Parts: sequence; C-alpha cells; structure tokens
Amino acid sequence: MEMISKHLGRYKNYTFPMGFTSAEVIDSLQSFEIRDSDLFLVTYPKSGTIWTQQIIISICELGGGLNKYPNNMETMPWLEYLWVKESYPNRPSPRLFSCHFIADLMPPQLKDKKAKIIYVMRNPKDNIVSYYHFSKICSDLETPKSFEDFLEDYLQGNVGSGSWFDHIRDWHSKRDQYNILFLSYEDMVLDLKTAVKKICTFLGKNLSEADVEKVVEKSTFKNMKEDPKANYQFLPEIMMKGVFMRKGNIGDWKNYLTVAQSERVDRLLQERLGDLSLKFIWE
Ligand code: PPS
Repeated sequence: MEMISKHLGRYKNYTFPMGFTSAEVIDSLQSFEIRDSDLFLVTYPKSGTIWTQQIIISICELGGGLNKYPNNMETMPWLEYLWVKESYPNRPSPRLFSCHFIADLMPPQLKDKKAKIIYVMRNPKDNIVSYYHFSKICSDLETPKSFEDFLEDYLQGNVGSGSWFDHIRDWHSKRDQYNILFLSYEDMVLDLKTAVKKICTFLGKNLSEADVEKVVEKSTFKNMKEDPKANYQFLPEIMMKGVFMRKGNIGDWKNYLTVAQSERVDRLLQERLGDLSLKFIWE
C-alpha cells in the first residue's frame, strides 16, 4: 500500500481513507462468498448513499423478511469499513451492503449476475460541494484548507474513493458484467416516487401504491433528518462533528464554484466521460 497523505492510502488503483478501510480488507473481499439474495448499493461518496439505503430498507421492511438492526448503517453496512467487517459473512439473508469501491475490488462472485447492485451517481459539481463539507466534519478525512484546495484534490483524485470520473467510467464501462440498476441523485430529487418504483421493480418487490407512498414519505429529506435510524446522528461525535443531512438539493454548487471552476469541470467531463453519453441535471 502506498501512502498518499496523512489520511489517504492507495492500493490496487483505489484511493481510500485509512481510517475506513485497509489493503487487508480489500484483499479479503476477493474471497467473500456471494449469495443470490445479496444486494449491494454502490456509490462514489456523497452521491446519495444514505438516502438510497433508507429507500431500500423501507422497501424491504414493507416487502417482508428484513432482519432487524438498530440503525441503517448496521442494516446495510459498508462492505469495506474496518469496524463492521467481522459480522458480515454470517448474517442471515437477505444481506444488504453499501460500498464505495470500484468494480475490480468487489467480490468476484458478483459477476455471476444473480446478486444485485444498485449504483447511484450524482452530478460532480454538487458532489464536490457535498464532499467538501463532509471533509470538514469527518475526523478521518483531511480537513480542507479552502474550497479551492479541496477542488484541486478532488479533480486529481486525491480524496477517498479516488477520482469521481474514474469511478463513473469504471462502473459504466463494466455494467454488462453485473446485474445492476443505475440511478441518479438528481432523478431521485425530481421524482422520488418513480425512483422508488424503479427500485421495487429491480428488487422484485411488488408494493401497493399505499406502501410506495409510505417509502416516499420515510425517505424525504425532512423526514429522514428526523429519523434517528437514518440520519447518522448515531455516529460518535469523535468521528463526525456535524450533520450528514446537510442540504439535500440540486444546484448548491452555484454557491461555491466560480464560473472558471465550473467550466473546468465541464471540460473535464467532456474529456473524461464525453463518450458515455451521460446526462447530468445541474439545477
Ligand atoms: S456518504 O458519506 O458517501 O455515505 O454520503 P451520501 O449519503 O452518499 O451523500 C450525502 C448527501 O446526500 C444527501 N441526502 C439527501 N438528499 C436528498 N434527500 C434525502 N432524503 C437525502 N438524504 C441524504 C445529504 O444531504 C448529502 O448531500 P448534501 O448536498 O451535502 O446535503
């Protein structure tokens, strides 16, 4: 493993905060046994992970058969985090996991295509702003000196989970190898009900209209912020010195990026991902 900075390590083409994961965990997941009923939520950080967790968990609770854990992080733990690793493999099915990894680090058996993956993407400008704020409150991440400094690190891939551009390209270019549903944070903001229904269909959960409405209600920003199982206020203060549920909207980037910075991101998007025909919603 190569050390990039005080907080960041790099191993197998992946940059990660050393307080969260390790080369040993990365290696150990190569022999992680997949069950057909497993579901993985994969995201680049700050793309709507805990939101999608709440949606999936609410759907599974109403659809029946979900095991009870004290909060969403324990119900749908990150596959790669150091502190919850031991309990995973023996969990009763259905197992729900979250993960920020690139595809090559995922358990290889996922390519059998029976277990499911939901990948959520967020527009990079709002992602940068959300990540910047998170880096200021999370003790395992480098505290940014300024927004400009953070932007530079982000665009160079010197943040946890590496380059956003690489992450998006990696998962999109390997999509045929997996049983995967792609969603975008912006689509979820604009039409949460449709997103919930898409997830239901993908998971094979036939919820009534009334139950779909219940999932939508539980997953609004306002209600999640008040939900102690979902708002991540349960994390110890030593780890998190602020709120996870910050703004939850599209377009906050306009309050942070200068015109020149925004145009730089546009150019990089074109250069790095232009061939993927992805559509981004900016406001
Ligand atoms: S992490 O640390 O990677 O798990 O963070 P992640 O959950 O991916 O991203 C956090 C951002 O998601 C926003 N969020 C929501 N937006 C809209 N609706 C709901 N219900 C919701 N829940 C979480 C959260 O506020 C973070 O975005 P920002 O822009 O910082 O507010």
